[in-house]
Order: sequence, then C-alpha cells, then structure tokens
Amino acid sequence: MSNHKLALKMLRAANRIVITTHFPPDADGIGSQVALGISLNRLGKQAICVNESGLMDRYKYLDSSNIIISSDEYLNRKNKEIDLFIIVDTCSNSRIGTKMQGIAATAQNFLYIDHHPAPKEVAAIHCIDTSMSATGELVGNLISELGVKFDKEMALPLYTAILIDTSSFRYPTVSGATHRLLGDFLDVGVEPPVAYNLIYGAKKLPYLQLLGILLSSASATKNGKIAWVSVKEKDMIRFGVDSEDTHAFVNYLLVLDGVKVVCMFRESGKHVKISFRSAGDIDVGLIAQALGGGGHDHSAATIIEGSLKQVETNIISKLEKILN
Ligand SMILES: [Mn+2]
Repeated sequence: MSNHKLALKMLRAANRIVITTHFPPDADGIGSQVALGISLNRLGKQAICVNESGLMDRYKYLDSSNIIISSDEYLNRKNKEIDLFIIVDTCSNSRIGTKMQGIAATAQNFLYIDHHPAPKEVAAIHCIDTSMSATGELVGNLISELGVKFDKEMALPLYTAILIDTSSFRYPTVSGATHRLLGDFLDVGVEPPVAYNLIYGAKKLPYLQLLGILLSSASATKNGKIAWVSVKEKDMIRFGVDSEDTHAFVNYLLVLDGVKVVCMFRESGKHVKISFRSAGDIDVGLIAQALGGGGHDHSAATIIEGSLKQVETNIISKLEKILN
C-alpha cells in the first residue's frame, strides 16, 4: 500500500491543514474528518475541518470538540494559508460544494482519503483503498500509524462512520481488522448501544409511519431476486421526513429470502434517486456506474431524470435482464 505511505508522508509534512468531505455530508465523512483533524492537532499541527455548510443538528454530537466550521466562517478568517487540503470519503471535487472548491484551489497540496473506486490515475497519487469498509476505517488506520492514541473524541465518530457505512457491520468489506480497530474504540469508552442509538435511535413517530407505508407497498420480481420500494415526495412532505432520514429504508429489503439486489426509488422533483444494495455477488457499483452514478460493489446509487413510475419500470426491467 504505497499510497498509504504517501498519505502519512504528506500528513507529517504539512502544518496548516484543512479537511473537508462531500456535501451534504454523512456520518462516515464527518466522523473521518473530525477524528483526522483531532489527531493532527494532537501532533501539534493546525488542522481544521471546513464544510460547505454547518452540520445538521443530528450530526453535531459527532463533533464534540467543535472542530468543524462552515466555509463562510472560514472565509472570514484572516490567516487562510493552506499547506494541505484533504477531502475524505469522496474523490470528486464537484461533490464538496462550490465555496469549498474555491478554498481548495488556494491550497499548496491536495489529498483524497477515500474508499470509493477511483480512476487509476487518481488512485496512484492519493490515499484510496476500496478494501476499507468505511473511510473511517482507513482514517483509523492512518491515525494509528501516525502514532496518535485514540480517545473517545475520535473513537465515537470513527465507530459511527464504520457502523453507518457497513449498515451495522454486515457488508463483505468488514474484516477481522475492521473489528480489531472497532475493539480499540470500545477500549477507550465507546459503548455500542449508546453509539447505535445516537445515530439510529433518534427517529420520530412519523418516520416509522412512513416506513410502514413504504414496506407495505414493497414489490419483488416473481423469482424473488429483485425487490424494491418507492418513496413519493408528497409522502415525505406529509410525514415531515427528509431525504437523509430515508437512507436506511432500502436495507429492510435485504431480509428477503433469496433476494440478490434490492433498490429504493426516491422521487425528488423531476429526478429519481436510486439506491442499490447487493445481498450477494452482484456488483451494484457497476450497475450504478452504467447509469451515471457510482459506489461500492454492495452499495451504490445514482440519480435519473424521469417520473417515479417510469424510472422504476425501466430500471427493474434492466435489472431483470442483468440477473437472468
Ligand atoms: Mn464512506
């Protein structure tokens, strides 16, 4: 893993460091940037996390040391020199937001730390490891190699990053090494029931009611290999559930016997977001890529223009062809 070494070298050499993630961010992006930022500060560096906008309330507990600021707050600062600009959990600059792209352009050096598949030319000069279950796992390993000891401030965000990105440790990317790292987090005070409830157990009743409607209208192909649910925009408005809240809905379909691929279609204006999950050896990352999106072999997504019904019919028939 030579690019791993390259990342360590760049991290050690830099002093003024800005760390960002995709916008809107998820718990893997936030957890990774927070823990990396804290660990670099422990080494005496001036690291700060800057995101296009401030954190949503539900994620604020992941940043107990308030190391994340918004791009506007950053732009108001006097000293804005950056030795190293790091993007975690994506290797696409277009996903970090327009203000962050402007800030990135002022940095001397630039590094992606990510676990999503990337073009060869990109992977060759950045820290990209698709074998990692989460960017949080990759960052946890880097922190260990930097010689910084974990504490709870870093461990809870990293634990949560891995918890979320593996849909509770169920994906094939979860290894013995992943669990040994998780063990380190428990050793410094992370409590699994507390960590789980902080991220998954803070829903309101309308969330369950919307989920109930969705699951009662779930569909599957005759052979049971493909199953899906569709989320109408008007139902999300009716139940006051935002798109962030719907992410985990698709995972419920994975309990079906014999299912190979499950998907969720979510209406958003004139577009439909499609989330794919694979229950076995079908690479949904390739499928999403062919549809203009991307992701991992077991979890991927894309956005397509069209009505909910149109897109649903079209994609399910495509998936049936692929699976037969
Ligand atoms: Mn991730």
